[in-house]
Amino acid sequence: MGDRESGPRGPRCIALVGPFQSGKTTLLEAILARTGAIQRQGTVDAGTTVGDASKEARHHKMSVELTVATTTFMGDSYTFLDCPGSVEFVHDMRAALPAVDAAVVVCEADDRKVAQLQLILRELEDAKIPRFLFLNKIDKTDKDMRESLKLLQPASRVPLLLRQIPIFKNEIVTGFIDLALERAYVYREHAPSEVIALDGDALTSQKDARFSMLETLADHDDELMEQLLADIPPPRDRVFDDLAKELRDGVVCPVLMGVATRTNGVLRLLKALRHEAPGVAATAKRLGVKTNGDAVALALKTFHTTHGGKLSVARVLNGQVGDGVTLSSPADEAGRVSGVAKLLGQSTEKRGPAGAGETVAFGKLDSARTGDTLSSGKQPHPAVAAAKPYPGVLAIAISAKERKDDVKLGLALNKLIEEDPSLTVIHNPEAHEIVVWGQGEMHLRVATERLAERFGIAIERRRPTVGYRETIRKPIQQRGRHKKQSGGHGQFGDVVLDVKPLPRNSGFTFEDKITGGVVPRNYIPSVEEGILDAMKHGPLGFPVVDIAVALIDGSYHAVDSSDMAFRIAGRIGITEALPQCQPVLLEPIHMVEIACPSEASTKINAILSGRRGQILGFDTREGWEGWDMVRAMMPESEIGDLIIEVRSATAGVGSFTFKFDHMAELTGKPAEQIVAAKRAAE
Ligand SMILES: Nc1nc2c(ncn2[C@@H]2O[C@H](COP(=O)(O)OP(=O)(O)OP(=O)(O)O)[C@@H](O)[C@H]2O)c(=O)[nH]1
Ligand SMILES: [Mg+2]
Repeated sequence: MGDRESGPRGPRCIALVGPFQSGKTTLLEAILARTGAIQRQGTVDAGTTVGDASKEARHHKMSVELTVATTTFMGDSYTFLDCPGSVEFVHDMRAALPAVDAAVVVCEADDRKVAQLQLILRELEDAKIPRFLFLNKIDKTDKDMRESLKLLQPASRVPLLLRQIPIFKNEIVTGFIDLALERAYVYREHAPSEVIALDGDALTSQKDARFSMLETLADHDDELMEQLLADIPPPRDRVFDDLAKELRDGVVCPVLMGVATRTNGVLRLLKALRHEAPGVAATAKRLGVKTNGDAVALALKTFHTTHGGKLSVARVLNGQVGDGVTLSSPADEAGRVSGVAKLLGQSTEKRGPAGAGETVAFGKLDSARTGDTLSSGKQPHPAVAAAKPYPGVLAIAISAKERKDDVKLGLALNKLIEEDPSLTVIHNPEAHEIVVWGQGEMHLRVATERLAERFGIAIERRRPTVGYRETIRKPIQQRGRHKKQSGGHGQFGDVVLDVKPLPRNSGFTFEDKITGGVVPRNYIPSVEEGILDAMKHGPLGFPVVDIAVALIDGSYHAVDSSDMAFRIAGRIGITEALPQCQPVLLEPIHMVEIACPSEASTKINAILSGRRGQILGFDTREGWEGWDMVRAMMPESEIGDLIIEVRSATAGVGSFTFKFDHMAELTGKPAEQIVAAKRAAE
């Protein structure tokens, strides 16, 4: 291939993405082994991979954060970003993607994973990131290539371009034919494939498959089209040029294949990246990076190491960044770089300044955040990317098991949110709760494991308290009298209250209707305070809202009356009044918007109805062909674990947002249960 194999082409940054458990971490391991960055290829199952090196990842046998590893292939530096496949950790992928030159989408021909594949491809398509599919696990496939492609094609907006076809022997994949090179290879375990003669049936299937590859390429190359029509074999270089160009233009998605566990197909993948993936110049252009002298870098992820302090993984998009350089984001100064390191998963190696294209970790940038555009100029470079985290969909209330850890917990949570902005922490002072919102069960579990493992804080977790309220349905007039005669000074306060229900969302009103000074003016604010005291905890056990109270009568004692006595009288009056006013529970209702593939809409409908949801309407989702938006009013208590059902009804891709709308009365058995549970807890 002469000149195609010549000289280095500059550092690359490549994302490994794809549906859950498709083999990304295994592929990274295979790449690192093949390129000599590690001695032996570890496995996910044995817990020996570079990618899943954290305790949490090893424990769950899945990726739970971004892993960055740099290696060298044919004289060039390549940094691979192993992104978690689970939708719950998708923010790590979304924040890192803008900086990459290309993505390798690791996938399987599995109909249960097509929806997720579509989501990921869509993300890449929208961001105009060139992408290859790496059809992994072909050692297990029971489908022929055409079937696999038919299954996967709907996930991509552009044609999938088959670049290789498998060779089968006794129904087992033994090698592949490269359609561009027109060569056949047999796989060898953990070693480069061996070229074999291409003849017989293999040659025939190669010819057919190559022709369809060329046809697809010719859709964007008129000259190639003419050659095909005239039956002229196109020059091989032209084919390679087209492959590279159409990948970069994002008009095709080439498909390579292999077996990550056996390092099969890895060399071809690396060569395709080398020849076809664009470099940092194209990526900087895509992001609108100004290429004057200033250094510009995009922070992919920041994290706190146990010993080395804070590290910010960043890709340099322009210029050079070394020790001592001060970097700023548009928001503020990020800090002074103290140490530049090459990363191989969790291990770091000190190195010199990083030039354009390189992906490294910077030490001690105390204010750098995931997703920040960092620059060295006087004027900070405008942000080149902004991946806003998805709002949380599942929450837990947590507290430190031991009181002494309270402060430590607060600090640890700050660090966790900084590393992973798709976690949010909300303090609920009313329930004395710290509520952590995340993207799903596993996301929250990993967060609490990190608190325990990394910060040494034992955590208790509960379901977050639902913000129930109560009100009344009937008016009443009630006297509240406080009289105490013990020894010297007595206490005396006496009020008559007129209590009325108010419409929803009115809160509380208090009116002074005293005439003739039967309750002296200076005691009246104390009466209101007493009422408010009692309203914190109504007869059902919840804060009382939407009532109007008027002070209409009362009496006082010249010596024994006091602020305190009238406060107590007000409290007694309300405490005695409310149980007689038909108290009723109020529950928060939220407006929920669920996004789901249209074929799941019926199931979503059933889930919503089963959770006391009131469906308001169906719409097609704007800009998302084949997707629906379902809107419904739903009680807060039913939203708690809604995401679990939504995901299981949508092969993992459904999601929702919600917003408080109003409080609604809740009666009957559900209300009784809530009241009983509250009593039991007190
Ligand atoms: N048979 C077979 N199994 C594979 C292959 N590649 C990966 N696996 C297995 O698939 C499982 C998942 O592999 P991982 O590498 O963890 O997949 P992943 O995509 O990184 O998973 P997440 O990051 O959690 O989404 C493991 O049990 C691997 O051993 C392959 O080519 N063939
Ligand atoms: Mg993984």
